[in-house]
Amino acid sequence: MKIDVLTLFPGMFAGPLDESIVKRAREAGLLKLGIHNLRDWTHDRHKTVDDRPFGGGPGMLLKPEPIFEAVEQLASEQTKVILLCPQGRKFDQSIARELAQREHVLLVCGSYEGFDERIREALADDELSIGDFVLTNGALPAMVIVDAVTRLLPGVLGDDESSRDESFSHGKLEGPHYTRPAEFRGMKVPDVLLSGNHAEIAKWREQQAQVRTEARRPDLLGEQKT
Ligand code: 4H7
Repeated sequence: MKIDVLTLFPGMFAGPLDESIVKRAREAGLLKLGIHNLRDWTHDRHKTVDDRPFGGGPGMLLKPEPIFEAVEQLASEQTKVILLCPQGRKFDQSIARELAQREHVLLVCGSYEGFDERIREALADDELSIGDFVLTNGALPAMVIVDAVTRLLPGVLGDDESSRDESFSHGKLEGPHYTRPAEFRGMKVPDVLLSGNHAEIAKWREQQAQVRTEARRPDLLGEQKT
């Protein structure tokens, strides 16, 4: 699939998307990623992308012209255009799965105090937030979404990693995991995991996941969502 990102801070994307699994996916051609500087769609000497709000008030807004021109150039009829903003619906694993089915996604990062409302009205197919906190701009949310979506693309994870994911991403937290040594500084690995009894091990893991989810995220047990 192709993901394009429109941002005022293209330099922020260098690092995180050039490492690990996203790097591998890009090299394999499974993810085509385009990072675009919004200022490339300005026409004035100062490359102005913002302006003062009508009606007064603090801060600046992203003005419509550069974003309209950029989206018109980068998006086609099939493109899902998504604004990253604190007012968006909350991004989660089911939205990641939905986006991973798409041919083309364009992520538009907000900055300053946000967007001129006409950008939302005329260009956005959806608005997403990665959580209830305020960031200086939408670049980090865009990277979070690229990461979460990329690992769901067919062929990106090995069979082992993806099937493991299947069994745990169905609405519960993972229980505890252990590796060697069987005893470390007096702390022992639960006997059942060393028993070789696979039925007992599966039962124990299921029960641990349930206990942990009840304690930490009871909200996940009510709905049947992720
Ligand atoms: C759109 C509108 C996403 C984008 C306003 C973006 C948090 C998230 C932004 C703003 C974001 C998230 C600009 C409002 C900076 C706050 C100090 C960019 N913050 N901002 N102001 N939770 N900020 O996904």
